[in-house]
Amino acid sequence: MNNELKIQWFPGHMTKARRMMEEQIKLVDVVVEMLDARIPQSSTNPLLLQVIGSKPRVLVLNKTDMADADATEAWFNKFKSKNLPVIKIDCATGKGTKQLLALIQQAAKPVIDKWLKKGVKNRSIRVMIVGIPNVGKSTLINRLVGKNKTAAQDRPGVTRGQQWVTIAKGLELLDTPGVLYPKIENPQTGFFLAVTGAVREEVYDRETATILLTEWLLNKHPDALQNCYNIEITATDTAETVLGKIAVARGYLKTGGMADMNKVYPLILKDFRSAKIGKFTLDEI
Ligand SMILES: Nc1nc2c(ncn2[C@@H]2O[C@H](COP(=O)(O)OP(=O)(O)OP(=O)(O)O)[C@@H](O)[C@H]2O)c(=O)[nH]1
Ligand SMILES: [Mg+2]
Repeated sequence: MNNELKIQWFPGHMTKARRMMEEQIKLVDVVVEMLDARIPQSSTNPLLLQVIGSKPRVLVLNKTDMADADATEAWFNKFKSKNLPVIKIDCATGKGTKQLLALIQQAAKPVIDKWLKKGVKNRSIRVMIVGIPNVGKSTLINRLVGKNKTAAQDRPGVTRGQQWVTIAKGLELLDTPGVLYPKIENPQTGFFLAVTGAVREEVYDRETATILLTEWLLNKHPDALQNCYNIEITATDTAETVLGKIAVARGYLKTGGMADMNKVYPLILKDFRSAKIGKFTLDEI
């Protein structure tokens, strides 16, 4: 059993997305970088910082409804201590999204003041929303506009082109396709991105991902596993034996009584991604 999750990248369309961003950045006044609150570190992208350059940046911790609340607070404070404008939101309910608009206005203030000095009035603030695939960029825009103006679905790589959406008078948002690093140096980052749903399932091994995830849960949150699947975990259990117990508890058995792992793997991944097992933050400070 290989304990490292290899991700097979096909970064072609991401290179294109990055190039599009480099072209659009000139038109943009503020950049909103969306992070997944479950992986605030692994969902950052140093390449984006290069593209953004000196434009004002606002950080958004999204999906806080699925993350550990204390960990979110700790990450929030860490970004704050670096003097970065940051906000916690959750696009599932819309919590924090209105306050985000205020933060954007604040970040744009120096630009607006410059315009006013030059006598430019009634110019819209242009905001580019960037972040890894599936982090919720399009959902945020839909939330803010109150309509489904952009396509949003629970799989990475939904947005392909760039799309401007007018949110209110004086505010335009640019939806962009999710971008990942062309190369992931830290194997743990790949694992975290895979189990939170930021990379397509076709590009990694589902079995390895599920076993690594079960190991992580067994180490950090064995009670959550027991409660979610109604199983008994003992000191001698390993990820494999736990998965076997879950198969039995669910009746996922093949003829002859063997556990049907092809049913267990997708179950664990789905339950983890929807925070059914619990609200967890993978990245530790
Ligand atoms: N629970 C929860 N789900 C969210 C939240 N924000 C977005 N989602 C869900 O996450 C999934 C992905 O959302 P999208 O808006 O399509 O993500 P995206 O960043 O535009 O993705 P790409 O276009 O692929 O880069 C959708 O199923 C959303 O409903 C959130 O705060 N909480
Ligand atoms: Mg999108």
